[in-house]
Amino acid sequence: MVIGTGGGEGFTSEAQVSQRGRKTFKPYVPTSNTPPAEWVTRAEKVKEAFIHAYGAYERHAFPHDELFPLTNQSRDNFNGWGVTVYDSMDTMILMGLTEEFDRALAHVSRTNFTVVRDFTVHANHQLSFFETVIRYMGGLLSAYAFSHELVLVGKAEELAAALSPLFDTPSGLPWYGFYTKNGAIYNLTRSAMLAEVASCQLEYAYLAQLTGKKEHYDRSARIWDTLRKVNLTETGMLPLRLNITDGRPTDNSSSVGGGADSAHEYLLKYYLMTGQKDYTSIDLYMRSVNHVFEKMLYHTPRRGLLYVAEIFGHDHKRAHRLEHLSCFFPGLLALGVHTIPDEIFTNAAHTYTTNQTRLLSYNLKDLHTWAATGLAETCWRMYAEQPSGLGPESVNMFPPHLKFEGKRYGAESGLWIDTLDKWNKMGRKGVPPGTEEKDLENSSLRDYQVVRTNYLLRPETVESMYLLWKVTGDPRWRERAWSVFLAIEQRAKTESGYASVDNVALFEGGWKNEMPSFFLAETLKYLYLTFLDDDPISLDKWVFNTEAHPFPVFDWSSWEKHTFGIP
Ligand code: DMJ
Repeated sequence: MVIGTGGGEGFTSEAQVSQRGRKTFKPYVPTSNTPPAEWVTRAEKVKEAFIHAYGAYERHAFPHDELFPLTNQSRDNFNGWGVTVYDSMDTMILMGLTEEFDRALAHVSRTNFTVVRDFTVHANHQLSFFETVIRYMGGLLSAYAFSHELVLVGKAEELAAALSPLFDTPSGLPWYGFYTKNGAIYNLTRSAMLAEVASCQLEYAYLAQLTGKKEHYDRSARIWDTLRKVNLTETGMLPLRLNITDGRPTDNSSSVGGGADSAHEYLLKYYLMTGQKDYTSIDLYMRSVNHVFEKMLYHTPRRGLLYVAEIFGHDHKRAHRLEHLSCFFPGLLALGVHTIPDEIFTNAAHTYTTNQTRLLSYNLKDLHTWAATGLAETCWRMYAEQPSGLGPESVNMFPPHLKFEGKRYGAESGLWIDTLDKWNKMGRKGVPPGTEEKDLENSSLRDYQVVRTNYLLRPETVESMYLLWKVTGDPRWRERAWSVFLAIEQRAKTESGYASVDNVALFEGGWKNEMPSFFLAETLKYLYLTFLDDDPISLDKWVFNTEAHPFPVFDWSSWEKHTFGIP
Protein backbone atom coordinates (compact mmCIF):
# COMPACT_ATOMS: atom_id res chain seq x y z
CA MET A 1 0.00 0.00 0.00
CA VAL A 2 2.78 2.43 0.86
CA ILE A 3 4.57 3.84 -2.14
CA GLY A 4 7.95 5.54 -2.61
CA THR A 5 8.18 8.97 -4.19
CA GLY A 6 10.81 8.33 -6.85
CA GLY A 7 13.22 11.11 -7.72
CA GLY A 8 15.61 12.91 -5.40
CA GLU A 9 17.50 10.77 -2.90
CA GLY A 10 16.33 7.20 -3.47
CA PHE A 11 14.74 5.70 -0.40
CA THR A 12 16.38 2.34 -0.85
CA SER A 13 19.76 4.01 -0.56
CA GLU A 14 18.53 5.74 2.61
CA ALA A 15 17.75 2.40 4.19
CA GLN A 16 20.31 0.23 5.84
CA VAL A 17 20.12 -3.31 7.11
CA SER A 18 20.73 -3.68 10.82
CA GLN A 19 22.80 -6.47 12.33
CA ARG A 20 19.65 -8.41 13.15
CA GLY A 21 18.75 -8.32 9.45
CA ARG A 22 15.99 -5.73 9.91
CA LYS A 23 15.90 -2.82 7.51
CA THR A 24 16.14 0.57 9.19
CA PHE A 25 15.84 4.12 7.98
CA LYS A 26 19.19 5.88 7.96
CA PRO A 27 18.69 9.48 9.06
CA TYR A 28 19.86 11.93 6.44
CA VAL A 29 22.50 14.07 8.12
CA PRO A 30 25.07 15.31 5.59
CA THR A 31 28.32 16.70 6.84
CA SER A 32 28.65 19.43 4.22
CA ASN A 33 26.27 22.29 3.60
CA THR A 34 23.47 21.57 1.17
CA PRO A 35 23.57 24.07 -1.75
CA PRO A 36 20.75 26.66 -1.93
CA ALA A 37 19.37 25.21 -5.19
CA GLU A 38 18.83 21.89 -3.42
CA TRP A 39 16.71 23.59 -0.78
CA VAL A 40 14.49 24.98 -3.53
CA THR A 41 14.02 21.42 -4.79
CA ARG A 42 13.29 20.20 -1.27
CA ALA A 43 10.62 22.84 -0.71
CA GLU A 44 9.08 21.75 -4.03
CA LYS A 45 9.02 18.14 -2.80
CA VAL A 46 6.98 19.21 0.23
CA LYS A 47 4.61 21.09 -2.03
CA GLU A 48 4.21 17.90 -4.11
CA ALA A 49 3.47 16.02 -0.88
CA PHE A 50 0.77 18.55 -0.02
CA ILE A 51 -0.76 18.23 -3.51
CA HIS A 52 -0.70 14.44 -3.14
CA ALA A 53 -2.44 14.61 0.25
CA TYR A 54 -4.98 17.32 -0.52
CA GLY A 55 -5.72 15.94 -4.01
CA ALA A 56 -6.58 12.57 -2.44
CA TYR A 57 -8.78 14.30 0.16
CA GLU A 58 -10.61 16.23 -2.57
CA ARG A 59 -11.14 13.13 -4.70
CA HIS A 60 -12.24 10.74 -1.98
CA ALA A 61 -13.37 12.65 1.10
CA PHE A 62 -14.54 16.18 0.24
CA PRO A 63 -16.74 17.76 1.65
CA HIS A 64 -16.36 15.58 4.77
CA ASP A 65 -13.84 16.21 7.51
CA GLU A 66 -10.94 13.84 6.98
CA LEU A 67 -9.74 11.20 4.53
CA PHE A 68 -9.37 7.51 5.34
CA PRO A 69 -6.23 7.09 3.24
CA LEU A 70 -6.19 3.29 3.16
CA THR A 71 -9.76 2.80 1.95
CA ASN A 72 -10.53 6.05 0.09
CA GLN A 73 -13.40 6.81 2.45
CA SER A 74 -14.11 9.74 4.74
CA ARG A 75 -15.22 10.59 8.25
CA ASP A 76 -16.95 13.52 9.94
CA ASN A 77 -15.06 13.69 13.20
CA PHE A 78 -14.92 17.50 13.56
CA ASN A 79 -18.50 18.67 13.02
CA GLY A 80 -18.69 17.65 9.35
CA TRP A 81 -17.96 21.09 7.90
CA GLY A 82 -14.91 19.87 5.98
CA VAL A 83 -12.16 20.47 8.52
CA THR A 84 -9.39 19.47 6.09
CA VAL A 85 -10.44 22.32 3.77
CA TYR A 86 -10.34 24.89 6.58
CA ASP A 87 -7.09 23.62 8.03
CA SER A 88 -5.37 23.59 4.63
CA MET A 89 -6.28 26.98 3.15
CA ASP A 90 -3.34 29.04 4.39
CA THR A 91 -0.86 26.32 3.40
CA MET A 92 -2.36 26.42 -0.12
CA ILE A 93 -1.88 30.18 -0.30
CA LEU A 94 1.72 29.93 0.91
CA MET A 95 2.42 27.29 -1.72
CA GLY A 96 0.74 29.30 -4.49
CA LEU A 97 -2.01 26.71 -5.07
CA THR A 98 -4.62 29.19 -6.26
CA GLU A 99 -7.03 26.75 -7.89
CA GLU A 100 -7.25 24.64 -4.74
CA PHE A 101 -7.75 27.82 -2.70
CA ASP A 102 -10.55 29.06 -4.98
CA ARG A 103 -12.36 25.74 -4.61
CA ALA A 104 -11.83 25.88 -0.83
CA LEU A 105 -13.26 29.38 -0.68
CA ALA A 106 -16.38 28.29 -2.57
CA HIS A 107 -16.86 25.50 -0.02
CA VAL A 108 -16.33 27.81 2.95
CA SER A 109 -18.83 30.34 1.65
CA ARG A 110 -21.49 27.58 1.58
CA THR A 111 -20.90 26.26 5.13
CA ASN A 112 -23.73 26.52 7.60
CA PHE A 113 -22.27 26.38 11.11
CA THR A 114 -25.64 25.81 12.72
CA VAL A 115 -25.92 22.38 11.11
CA VAL A 116 -23.58 19.80 12.56
CA ARG A 117 -23.10 16.66 10.51
CA ASP A 118 -22.22 13.47 12.25
CA PHE A 119 -22.61 10.43 10.03
CA THR A 120 -19.95 8.09 11.18
CA VAL A 121 -19.77 8.35 14.96
CA HIS A 122 -22.27 7.66 17.66
CA ALA A 123 -25.39 9.79 17.77
CA ASN A 124 -24.45 11.93 20.75
CA HIS A 125 -21.14 13.09 19.36
CA GLN A 126 -19.75 16.25 20.97
CA LEU A 127 -18.51 19.33 19.20
CA SER A 128 -15.19 20.29 20.79
CA PHE A 129 -14.79 24.03 21.35
CA PHE A 130 -11.00 23.74 21.40
CA GLU A 131 -10.67 21.80 18.16
CA THR A 132 -13.29 23.95 16.42
CA VAL A 133 -11.50 27.17 17.35
CA ILE A 134 -7.92 26.15 16.57
CA ARG A 135 -8.74 24.40 13.29
CA TYR A 136 -11.79 26.19 11.84
CA MET A 137 -11.53 29.68 13.24
CA GLY A 138 -7.73 29.63 13.08
CA GLY A 139 -7.88 28.48 9.46
CA LEU A 140 -10.42 31.15 8.48
CA LEU A 141 -8.54 34.02 10.11
CA SER A 142 -5.16 33.08 8.79
CA ALA A 143 -6.46 32.53 5.25
CA TYR A 144 -8.00 36.01 5.56
CA ALA A 145 -4.69 37.50 6.72
CA PHE A 146 -3.04 36.16 3.56
CA SER A 147 -5.81 36.70 1.00
CA HIS A 148 -8.00 39.54 2.33
CA GLU A 149 -11.10 37.66 1.13
CA LEU A 150 -13.82 39.25 3.26
CA VAL A 151 -16.04 36.17 3.22
CA LEU A 152 -13.50 34.53 5.53
CA VAL A 153 -13.99 37.10 8.30
CA GLY A 154 -17.76 36.90 7.85
CA LYS A 155 -17.60 33.15 8.30
CA ALA A 156 -15.35 33.49 11.38
CA GLU A 157 -18.02 35.72 12.89
CA GLU A 158 -20.78 33.24 12.05
CA LEU A 159 -18.72 30.54 13.72
CA ALA A 160 -18.15 32.72 16.79
CA ALA A 161 -21.92 33.24 17.02
CA ALA A 162 -22.53 29.47 16.85
CA LEU A 163 -20.02 28.91 19.67
CA SER A 164 -21.14 31.79 21.88
CA PRO A 165 -23.40 29.76 24.26
CA LEU A 166 -20.24 27.96 25.41
CA PHE A 167 -19.01 31.13 27.12
CA ASP A 168 -21.97 31.24 29.47
CA THR A 169 -19.92 30.45 32.63
CA PRO A 170 -19.17 32.61 35.67
CA SER A 171 -15.41 32.39 35.04
CA GLY A 172 -15.52 33.13 31.33
CA LEU A 173 -13.70 29.85 30.72
CA PRO A 174 -15.59 28.06 27.93
CA TRP A 175 -17.43 24.77 28.35
CA TYR A 176 -15.87 21.75 26.61
CA GLY A 177 -18.50 21.82 23.84
CA PHE A 178 -22.04 20.78 23.00
CA TYR A 179 -23.86 17.68 21.82
CA THR A 180 -24.14 17.81 18.08
CA LYS A 181 -27.57 16.18 18.23
CA ASN A 182 -29.44 18.82 20.23
CA GLY A 183 -26.97 21.61 21.07
CA ALA A 184 -27.04 20.81 24.82
CA ILE A 185 -23.86 21.89 26.63
CA TYR A 186 -21.42 19.05 27.17
CA ASN A 187 -18.97 18.82 30.05
CA LEU A 188 -18.42 15.61 31.92
CA THR A 189 -17.44 17.47 35.07
CA ARG A 190 -16.84 21.10 35.89
CA SER A 191 -13.15 20.34 35.85
CA ALA A 192 -11.69 21.35 32.49
CA MET A 193 -8.33 20.65 30.89
CA LEU A 194 -6.16 23.76 30.83
CA ALA A 195 -5.41 23.65 27.09
CA GLU A 196 -9.08 23.32 26.23
CA VAL A 197 -10.11 26.50 28.04
CA ALA A 198 -7.02 28.66 27.47
CA SER A 199 -6.14 28.26 23.79
CA CYS A 200 -8.55 30.60 22.05
CA GLN A 201 -7.34 34.06 23.14
CA LEU A 202 -5.30 34.65 19.95
CA GLU A 203 -8.24 33.81 17.70
CA TYR A 204 -10.80 35.94 19.56
CA ALA A 205 -8.47 38.94 19.95
CA TYR A 206 -7.56 38.90 16.27
CA LEU A 207 -11.24 38.55 15.34
CA ALA A 208 -11.95 41.61 17.52
CA GLN A 209 -9.20 43.54 15.78
CA LEU A 210 -10.57 42.64 12.34
CA THR A 211 -14.21 43.39 13.13
CA GLY A 212 -13.93 46.15 15.74
CA LYS A 213 -16.36 44.20 17.96
CA LYS A 214 -15.87 44.30 21.71
CA GLU A 215 -17.78 41.04 22.30
CA HIS A 216 -14.93 39.08 20.69
CA TYR A 217 -12.27 40.93 22.66
CA ASP A 218 -14.19 40.26 25.89
CA ARG A 219 -14.05 36.49 25.33
CA SER A 220 -10.30 36.61 25.38
CA ALA A 221 -9.95 39.24 28.13
CA ARG A 222 -12.16 37.33 30.59
CA ILE A 223 -10.05 34.22 30.20
CA TRP A 224 -6.92 36.27 30.98
CA ASP A 225 -8.64 37.78 34.02
CA THR A 226 -9.45 34.33 35.35
CA LEU A 227 -5.98 32.93 34.67
CA ARG A 228 -4.34 35.92 36.33
CA LYS A 229 -6.18 35.11 39.57
CA VAL A 230 -5.19 31.43 39.70
CA ASN A 231 -3.23 30.70 42.86
CA LEU A 232 0.09 29.27 41.72
CA THR A 233 1.48 28.52 45.19
CA GLU A 234 0.93 24.78 44.89
CA THR A 235 1.72 24.22 41.23
CA GLY A 236 4.17 26.99 40.33
CA MET A 237 2.55 27.23 36.90
CA LEU A 238 -0.99 27.01 35.57
CA PRO A 239 -2.33 23.61 36.68
CA LEU A 240 -3.51 20.87 34.35
CA ARG A 241 -7.16 21.25 35.39
CA LEU A 242 -9.32 24.21 36.34
CA ASN A 243 -12.84 24.54 37.67
CA ILE A 244 -15.02 25.98 34.94
CA THR A 245 -17.21 27.85 37.43
CA ASP A 246 -14.67 29.74 39.51
CA GLY A 247 -11.42 29.16 37.63
CA ARG A 248 -9.72 27.52 40.63
CA PRO A 249 -7.29 24.61 40.21
CA THR A 250 -8.97 21.23 40.61
CA ASP A 251 -5.72 19.33 40.95
CA ASN A 252 -2.02 19.86 41.59
CA SER A 253 -0.66 18.53 38.32
CA SER A 254 1.57 20.47 35.99
CA SER A 255 2.70 19.54 32.55
CA VAL A 256 3.75 20.93 29.19
CA GLY A 257 2.26 17.87 27.45
CA GLY A 258 -1.22 16.91 26.26
CA GLY A 259 -4.02 18.71 28.08
CA ALA A 260 -1.82 21.68 29.02
CA ASP A 261 0.53 22.31 26.06
CA SER A 262 -1.10 25.05 24.00
CA ALA A 263 -2.16 27.07 27.08
CA HIS A 264 1.52 27.71 27.82
CA GLU A 265 2.06 28.48 24.14
CA TYR A 266 -0.68 31.14 24.17
CA LEU A 267 0.92 32.92 27.14
CA LEU A 268 3.89 33.92 25.02
CA LYS A 269 2.09 34.20 21.72
CA TYR A 270 -0.67 36.52 22.95
CA TYR A 271 1.99 38.88 24.25
CA LEU A 272 3.76 38.77 20.87
CA MET A 273 0.64 39.08 18.69
CA THR A 274 -0.63 42.15 20.54
CA GLY A 275 2.60 44.11 20.15
CA GLN A 276 4.35 43.05 23.41
CA LYS A 277 2.16 45.14 25.76
CA ASP A 278 0.20 42.47 27.64
CA TYR A 279 2.23 41.93 30.80
CA THR A 280 -0.27 39.43 32.27
CA SER A 281 0.50 36.85 29.65
CA ILE A 282 4.29 37.31 29.50
CA ASP A 283 4.50 37.35 33.29
CA LEU A 284 2.72 34.00 33.48
CA TYR A 285 4.92 32.64 30.70
CA MET A 286 8.16 33.61 32.45
CA ARG A 287 6.95 32.22 35.79
CA SER A 288 5.95 28.94 34.15
CA VAL A 289 9.29 28.49 32.44
CA ASN A 290 11.13 29.28 35.70
CA HIS A 291 9.06 26.56 37.33
CA VAL A 292 9.95 24.11 34.57
CA PHE A 293 13.66 24.88 35.04
CA GLU A 294 13.48 24.55 38.80
CA LYS A 295 11.28 21.46 39.18
CA MET A 296 10.44 19.69 35.94
CA LEU A 297 13.42 19.64 33.62
CA TYR A 298 15.31 16.34 33.93
CA HIS A 299 17.99 14.51 32.04
CA THR A 300 18.42 10.77 31.62
CA PRO A 301 21.12 9.09 33.69
CA ARG A 302 23.32 7.75 30.91
CA ARG A 303 23.16 9.99 27.89
CA GLY A 304 21.84 13.15 29.47
CA LEU A 305 18.78 13.40 27.21
CA LEU A 306 16.79 16.43 28.41
CA TYR A 307 13.02 16.16 28.89
CA VAL A 308 10.25 17.86 30.86
CA ALA A 309 8.75 15.50 33.46
CA GLU A 310 5.13 15.87 34.59
CA ILE A 311 4.20 16.57 38.19
CA PHE A 312 1.01 15.02 39.53
CA GLY A 313 -0.90 14.41 42.76
CA HIS A 314 -0.80 16.14 46.12
CA ASP A 315 2.59 14.64 46.91
CA HIS A 316 4.03 16.08 43.70
CA LYS A 317 5.09 12.80 42.13
CA ARG A 318 7.03 12.87 38.87
CA ALA A 319 6.07 11.03 35.70
CA HIS A 320 9.22 10.59 33.61
CA ARG A 321 7.34 10.47 30.36
CA LEU A 322 7.95 12.38 27.15
CA GLU A 323 5.05 12.76 24.73
CA HIS A 324 5.42 13.73 21.11
CA LEU A 325 3.01 16.54 21.95
CA SER A 326 5.60 18.05 24.34
CA CYS A 327 8.11 18.45 21.52
CA PHE A 328 6.56 21.83 20.66
CA PHE A 329 8.16 23.19 23.84
CA PRO A 330 11.79 23.61 22.65
CA GLY A 331 10.49 25.61 19.67
CA LEU A 332 8.43 27.81 21.99
CA LEU A 333 11.50 28.52 24.13
CA ALA A 334 13.50 29.38 21.00
CA LEU A 335 10.74 31.73 19.82
CA GLY A 336 10.89 33.46 23.22
CA VAL A 337 14.66 33.82 23.03
CA HIS A 338 14.27 35.50 19.65
CA THR A 339 11.44 37.86 20.56
CA ILE A 340 11.31 38.66 24.29
CA PRO A 341 13.15 41.88 25.21
CA ASP A 342 16.18 41.52 27.47
CA GLU A 343 14.54 43.56 30.28
CA ILE A 344 11.83 40.90 30.60
CA PHE A 345 14.47 38.19 31.04
CA THR A 346 16.26 40.34 33.62
CA ASN A 347 13.07 41.12 35.53
CA ALA A 348 11.91 37.53 35.46
CA ALA A 349 15.18 36.45 37.03
CA HIS A 350 14.89 38.99 39.84
CA THR A 351 11.19 39.37 40.48
CA TYR A 352 9.70 35.92 40.10
CA THR A 353 12.26 33.71 41.70
CA THR A 354 11.81 34.12 45.44
CA ASN A 355 12.12 30.35 45.92
CA GLN A 356 14.32 29.97 42.94
CA THR A 357 17.37 31.99 43.81
CA ARG A 358 19.67 29.47 42.17
CA LEU A 359 18.38 30.65 38.79
CA LEU A 360 20.02 33.98 39.61
CA SER A 361 23.44 32.39 38.98
CA TYR A 362 22.59 32.40 35.29
CA ASN A 363 21.56 34.72 32.56
CA LEU A 364 17.95 33.60 32.12
CA LYS A 365 18.07 34.02 28.36
CA ASP A 366 20.98 31.54 28.28
CA LEU A 367 18.91 29.02 30.25
CA HIS A 368 16.05 29.35 27.75
CA THR A 369 18.50 28.88 24.86
CA TRP A 370 20.22 25.84 26.38
CA ALA A 371 16.96 24.16 27.33
CA ALA A 372 15.56 24.76 23.83
CA THR A 373 18.65 23.16 22.26
CA GLY A 374 18.78 20.18 24.62
CA LEU A 375 15.06 19.41 24.43
CA ALA A 376 15.01 19.66 20.64
CA GLU A 377 18.02 17.32 20.52
CA THR A 378 16.02 14.75 22.52
CA CYS A 379 12.99 15.10 20.24
CA TRP A 380 15.26 14.58 17.23
CA ARG A 381 16.86 11.49 18.81
CA MET A 382 13.36 10.03 19.25
CA TYR A 383 13.10 10.05 15.45
CA ALA A 384 16.67 9.26 14.49
CA GLU A 385 16.84 6.15 16.69
CA GLN A 386 13.76 4.37 15.33
CA PRO A 387 14.09 2.00 12.37
CA SER A 388 11.34 3.97 10.58
CA GLY A 389 13.05 7.36 11.12
CA LEU A 390 9.81 8.58 12.73
CA GLY A 391 9.21 9.54 16.36
CA PRO A 392 6.84 7.63 18.67
CA GLU A 393 3.77 9.07 20.37
CA SER A 394 5.34 8.67 23.83
CA VAL A 395 8.34 7.23 25.64
CA ASN A 396 9.21 6.60 29.29
CA MET A 397 12.60 8.01 30.16
CA PHE A 398 14.80 5.98 32.50
CA PRO A 399 14.37 7.72 35.86
CA PRO A 400 17.21 9.23 37.92
CA HIS A 401 19.24 6.89 40.16
CA LEU A 402 19.23 4.26 37.46
CA LYS A 403 21.41 1.30 38.31
CA PHE A 404 22.43 -0.65 35.28
CA GLU A 405 24.70 -3.70 35.37
CA GLY A 406 25.71 -2.81 38.92
CA LYS A 407 26.74 0.71 37.98
CA ARG A 408 25.02 3.88 39.11
CA TYR A 409 24.61 6.47 36.38
CA GLY A 410 24.18 10.21 36.19
CA ALA A 411 23.55 13.03 38.63
CA GLU A 412 21.92 12.23 41.93
CA SER A 413 18.61 13.96 41.39
CA GLY A 414 18.38 13.84 37.62
CA LEU A 415 17.23 17.47 37.74
CA TRP A 416 18.91 19.49 35.03
CA ILE A 417 19.42 22.49 37.30
CA ASP A 418 21.43 20.37 39.79
CA THR A 419 23.76 19.15 37.06
CA LEU A 420 23.98 22.65 35.64
CA ASP A 421 24.99 23.98 39.07
CA LYS A 422 27.82 21.45 39.27
CA TRP A 423 28.98 22.45 35.77
CA ASN A 424 28.76 26.10 36.82
CA LYS A 425 30.74 25.56 40.02
CA MET A 426 33.40 23.57 38.17
CA GLY A 427 34.11 26.56 35.94
CA ARG A 428 31.74 25.86 33.05
CA LYS A 429 33.99 23.47 31.14
CA GLY A 430 32.56 22.27 27.84
CA VAL A 431 29.06 22.95 26.54
CA PRO A 432 26.21 23.24 29.08
CA PRO A 433 25.01 19.78 30.16
CA GLY A 434 22.13 18.47 28.10
CA THR A 435 22.96 20.56 25.03
CA GLU A 436 25.60 18.22 23.57
CA GLU A 437 24.90 16.61 20.23
CA LYS A 438 24.16 12.99 21.13
CA ASP A 439 25.87 10.01 19.48
CA LEU A 440 24.11 8.14 16.77
CA GLU A 441 22.25 5.12 18.00
CA ASN A 442 23.91 2.94 20.51
CA SER A 443 21.09 0.74 21.67
CA SER A 444 22.88 -0.36 24.83
CA LEU A 445 22.80 3.25 25.99
CA ARG A 446 19.29 4.07 24.81
CA ASP A 447 17.89 5.26 28.11
CA TYR A 448 14.19 5.32 27.33
CA GLN A 449 11.48 2.88 26.46
CA VAL A 450 8.97 3.44 23.70
CA VAL A 451 5.51 3.22 25.24
CA ARG A 452 3.15 4.30 22.49
CA THR A 453 4.67 3.12 19.25
CA ASN A 454 2.67 5.06 16.66
CA TYR A 455 3.55 8.14 14.64
CA LEU A 456 0.32 10.05 14.08
CA LEU A 457 1.66 12.48 11.41
CA ARG A 458 2.05 15.03 14.20
CA PRO A 459 3.94 18.31 13.74
CA GLU A 460 5.55 19.16 17.10
CA THR A 461 9.11 18.02 16.38
CA VAL A 462 9.33 19.63 12.94
CA GLU A 463 7.70 22.75 14.41
CA SER A 464 10.60 23.01 16.87
CA MET A 465 13.14 22.28 14.15
CA TYR A 466 11.66 25.09 12.05
CA LEU A 467 11.83 27.55 14.96
CA LEU A 468 15.36 26.53 15.97
CA TRP A 469 16.51 26.86 12.37
CA LYS A 470 14.98 30.35 12.07
CA VAL A 471 16.22 31.53 15.46
CA THR A 472 19.74 30.04 15.54
CA GLY A 473 20.52 29.72 11.81
CA ASP A 474 22.16 26.37 12.64
CA PRO A 475 21.75 24.22 9.48
CA ARG A 476 21.60 21.02 11.55
CA TRP A 477 17.93 21.70 12.27
CA ARG A 478 17.12 22.14 8.62
CA GLU A 479 18.92 18.94 7.65
CA ARG A 480 17.16 17.02 10.42
CA ALA A 481 13.80 18.30 9.22
CA TRP A 482 14.69 16.97 5.78
CA SER A 483 15.44 13.59 7.34
CA VAL A 484 11.98 13.60 8.93
CA PHE A 485 10.38 14.46 5.60
CA LEU A 486 12.22 11.57 3.88
CA ALA A 487 11.01 9.20 6.59
CA ILE A 488 7.40 10.40 6.16
CA GLU A 489 7.66 9.81 2.41
CA GLN A 490 9.21 6.41 2.94
CA ARG A 491 6.91 5.18 5.65
CA ALA A 492 3.61 7.07 5.66
CA LYS A 493 2.84 7.83 2.01
CA THR A 494 -0.01 5.82 0.51
CA GLU A 495 -1.61 5.73 -2.93
CA SER A 496 -4.20 8.13 -1.54
CA GLY A 497 -2.50 10.57 0.78
CA TYR A 498 -0.54 9.76 3.95
CA ALA A 499 -1.46 7.46 6.83
CA SER A 500 -0.48 7.45 10.51
CA VAL A 501 2.09 4.73 11.19
CA ASP A 502 1.32 1.96 13.71
CA ASN A 503 4.80 1.14 14.88
CA VAL A 504 7.85 3.35 14.42
CA ALA A 505 10.07 0.42 15.37
CA LEU A 506 9.22 -1.27 12.05
CA PHE A 507 10.71 -0.24 8.74
CA GLU A 508 7.66 -1.45 6.82
CA GLY A 509 3.94 -2.11 7.16
CA GLY A 510 1.16 -1.28 9.62
CA TRP A 511 -0.83 1.92 9.32
CA LYS A 512 -3.83 3.54 10.90
CA ASN A 513 -6.54 4.45 8.44
CA GLU A 514 -6.41 8.22 9.10
CA MET A 515 -4.90 11.40 7.71
CA PRO A 516 -5.47 14.09 10.38
CA SER A 517 -6.08 17.60 9.07
CA PHE A 518 -3.17 18.92 11.15
CA PHE A 519 -0.81 17.03 8.82
CA LEU A 520 -1.70 19.58 6.11
CA ALA A 521 -2.11 22.54 8.44
CA GLU A 522 1.05 22.04 10.46
CA THR A 523 3.45 19.22 9.55
CA LEU A 524 3.70 20.03 5.84
CA LYS A 525 3.57 23.79 6.42
CA TYR A 526 6.46 23.80 8.91
CA LEU A 527 8.51 21.53 6.64
CA TYR A 528 7.83 23.74 3.61
CA LEU A 529 8.77 26.92 5.49
CA THR A 530 11.94 25.27 6.80
CA PHE A 531 13.19 24.46 3.30
CA LEU A 532 12.01 27.66 1.62
CA ASP A 533 14.78 30.20 1.14
CA ASP A 534 12.39 33.16 1.50
CA ASP A 535 10.91 33.93 4.86
CA PRO A 536 7.25 34.80 4.17
CA ILE A 537 6.31 34.39 7.87
CA SER A 538 8.89 36.45 9.73
CA LEU A 539 8.82 35.57 13.42
CA ASP A 540 8.81 39.29 14.23
CA LYS A 541 5.67 39.97 12.21
CA TRP A 542 3.59 36.80 12.54
CA VAL A 543 2.47 34.47 15.30
CA PHE A 544 1.35 30.88 14.62
CA ASN A 545 -1.72 29.68 16.49
CA THR A 546 -1.43 26.19 17.95
CA GLU A 547 -2.65 24.67 14.69
CA ALA A 548 0.12 26.55 12.77
CA HIS A 549 -2.22 29.19 11.37
CA PRO A 550 -0.25 32.46 11.23
CA PHE A 551 -1.83 35.71 12.49
CA PRO A 552 -0.17 39.10 12.00
CA VAL A 553 1.37 41.00 14.92
CA PHE A 554 -0.50 44.26 15.59
CA ASP A 555 -0.78 47.12 18.06
CA TRP A 556 -4.20 48.02 19.45
CA SER A 557 -5.20 51.46 18.11
CA SER A 558 -6.33 54.24 20.50
CA TRP A 559 -9.91 53.69 19.35
CA GLU A 560 -9.70 49.95 20.06
CA LYS A 561 -8.18 50.57 23.47
CA HIS A 562 -10.92 53.01 24.29
CA THR A 563 -13.78 50.90 22.90
CA PHE A 564 -12.62 47.53 24.24
CA GLY A 565 -11.38 48.92 27.56
CA ILE A 566 -7.79 47.77 27.07
CA PRO A 567 -5.57 49.18 29.83
C1 DMJ B 1 -2.82 19.96 16.88
O1 DMJ B 1 -4.18 19.90 16.67
C2 DMJ B 1 -2.45 21.16 17.71
O2 DMJ B 1 -1.11 21.43 17.54
C3 DMJ B 1 -2.78 20.98 19.16
O3 DMJ B 1 -2.35 22.06 19.94
C4 DMJ B 1 -2.14 19.73 19.71
N1 DMJ B 1 -2.15 18.63 18.84
C5 DMJ B 1 -2.37 18.66 17.44
C6 DMJ B 1 -1.27 18.06 16.63
O4 DMJ B 1 -0.52 17.09 17.20
